[in-house]
Amino acid sequence: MDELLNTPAIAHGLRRVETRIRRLAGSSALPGINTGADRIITAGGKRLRPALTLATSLAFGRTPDRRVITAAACVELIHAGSLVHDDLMDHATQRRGARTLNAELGEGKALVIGDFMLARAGLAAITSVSRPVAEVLAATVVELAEGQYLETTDLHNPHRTTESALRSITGKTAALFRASCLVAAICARASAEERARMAAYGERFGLIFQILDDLLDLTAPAQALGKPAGNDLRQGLYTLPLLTAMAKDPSIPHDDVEATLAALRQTSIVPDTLEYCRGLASDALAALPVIHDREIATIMYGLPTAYIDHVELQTLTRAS
Ligand code: GRG
Repeated sequence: MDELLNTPAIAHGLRRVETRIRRLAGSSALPGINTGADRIITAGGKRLRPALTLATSLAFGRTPDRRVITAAACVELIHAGSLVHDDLMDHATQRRGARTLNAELGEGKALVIGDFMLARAGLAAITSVSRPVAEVLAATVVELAEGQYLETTDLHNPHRTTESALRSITGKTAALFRASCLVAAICARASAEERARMAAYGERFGLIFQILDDLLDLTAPAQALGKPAGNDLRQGLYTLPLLTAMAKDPSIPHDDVEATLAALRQTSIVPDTLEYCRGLASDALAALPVIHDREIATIMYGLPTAYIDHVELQTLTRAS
């Protein structure tokens, strides 16, 4: 992931994206909305999704222009807006090392600031990028909402199917990774096949990203997570790694968080999940179109496996 974020062309593009995000997040007529939106934006975040937008643009031989920079900023604004809504739904108090908007300003203000960020991204896409890009982003917000809705309907349901869990994370997480790549492919006027290939790559990587996030929540030590493990379990969320482990070993208890976490430590949940993700990584690489730029090709081909290796290291640190 560091390779992606630190490559000079991408790092340079990300600085421009940052300026654009700040401008969009500060564009309300109401100073209170600007302060709130700026708060979550300046709190940090890896900027992984806009970095993928820039990498895709470079993969198609384009130096990211003003439209691609705006598209990347819109993607991050949608991500940050959905985090505001997610924190609100979870009653979370900390995000990106800072207090959440719901904790700081109350739920009502957090809700509409999240709305503002999502809507502002849509407006910028239609006015400053293009109609096809705006359509992709609007459809992605629909998928985010549907993915999150599915998750909510399955809370506290240990009989949730793995298909349902997969469908939910495809909407709530993978759709935005898919869009991050697709918008740049559209701006580069890539062929329909190239667009579909890049979109499939982004979606596979997004699935890996979410599944490993879910795995770490069940298996990583508190100091690696920055929060206690078992957060999802406490909320009644049965994630894909957990459902798969429970299907393999039906004796795993699931009515007591600590007992579940302890039982999971005796299972093969870590290698099984990593293996599943390596399968997705191989699908992601198979989807990639031809990339002529050597440096960008190396980064995009390496990213899924590098991320899986990085997470594997985090889980090994726990065992030692
Ligand atoms: C879009 C109308 C509308 C509502 C939102 C709440 C919701 C519906 C969607 C939530 C989707 C969500 C929070 C998915 C989790 C995605 C995820 C893995 C977030 C963490 O991403 P990182 O690690 O975060 O990239 P940083 O802070 O680095 O940007």
